[in-house]
Amino acid sequence: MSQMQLKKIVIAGTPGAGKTTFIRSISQIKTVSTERRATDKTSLLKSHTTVGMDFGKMKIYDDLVLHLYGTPGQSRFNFMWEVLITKADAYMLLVAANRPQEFQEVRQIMNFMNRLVTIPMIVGLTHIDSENALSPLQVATELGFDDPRKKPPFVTLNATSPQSIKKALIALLKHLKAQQIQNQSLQLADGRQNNKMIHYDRAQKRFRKSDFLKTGFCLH
Ligand SMILES: Nc1nc2c(ncn2[C@@H]2O[C@H](COP(=O)(O)OP(=O)(O)O)[C@@H](O)[C@H]2O)c(=O)[nH]1
Ligand SMILES: [Mg+2]
Repeated sequence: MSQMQLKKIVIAGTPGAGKTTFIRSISQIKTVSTERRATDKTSLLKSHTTVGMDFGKMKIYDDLVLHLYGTPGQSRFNFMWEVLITKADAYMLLVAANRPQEFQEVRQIMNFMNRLVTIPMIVGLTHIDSENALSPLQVATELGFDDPRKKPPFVTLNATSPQSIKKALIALLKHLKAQQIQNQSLQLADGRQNNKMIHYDRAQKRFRKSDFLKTGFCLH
């Protein structure tokens, strides 16, 4: 018998990066959201903003369930960042690739998280469909990842597209697994990382089990 696994994943990022949309697009339960009308500078970007958190669930297959927590973007809610990140197994930092003026704020979020926890993280670049979007390499440089050994994995996604979210989550799970294996000084099982075909069942909002075996999460 295999063991059921639950992974808590935090989706962080500046206001408007796509956190709420990400969780709504992929959750298999009706998401819990704490959106209120934006009154500060965020209102220039969008009408509503998350003030508590977003919560969604996603069953990858019977043995692996993800709980997805979206942070409120604004730093005045950083007490919530702490509540969420200290319980997380891994996090994805969403960065709007078309808004370099926010990269300083992105770095502050990263520093805040890294002071509290040492957990696997990846950067998810959103708004790459915008004509002003910077390339992943440009964003990595702007965020100060000059040393390739210290650079987290970068993925691109559109928070309105479940397909692209799926790929981003797979990248995060693979990174999480790789870190766990590294921590345990274990060898990666051969051939498991091959991840060519990924099928998403739109009706059931779930991935095919076989795809996730390839992430190495399968214990049986
Ligand atoms: N064009 C485009 N729009 C996006 C993308 N990601 C998010 N959005 C939109 O950006 C807006 C802000 O997203 P939201 O989820 O509220 O951001 P949050 O503040 O991080 O929760 C929404 O209208 C989303 O539909 C993307 O990759 N491309
Ligand atoms: Mg939000």
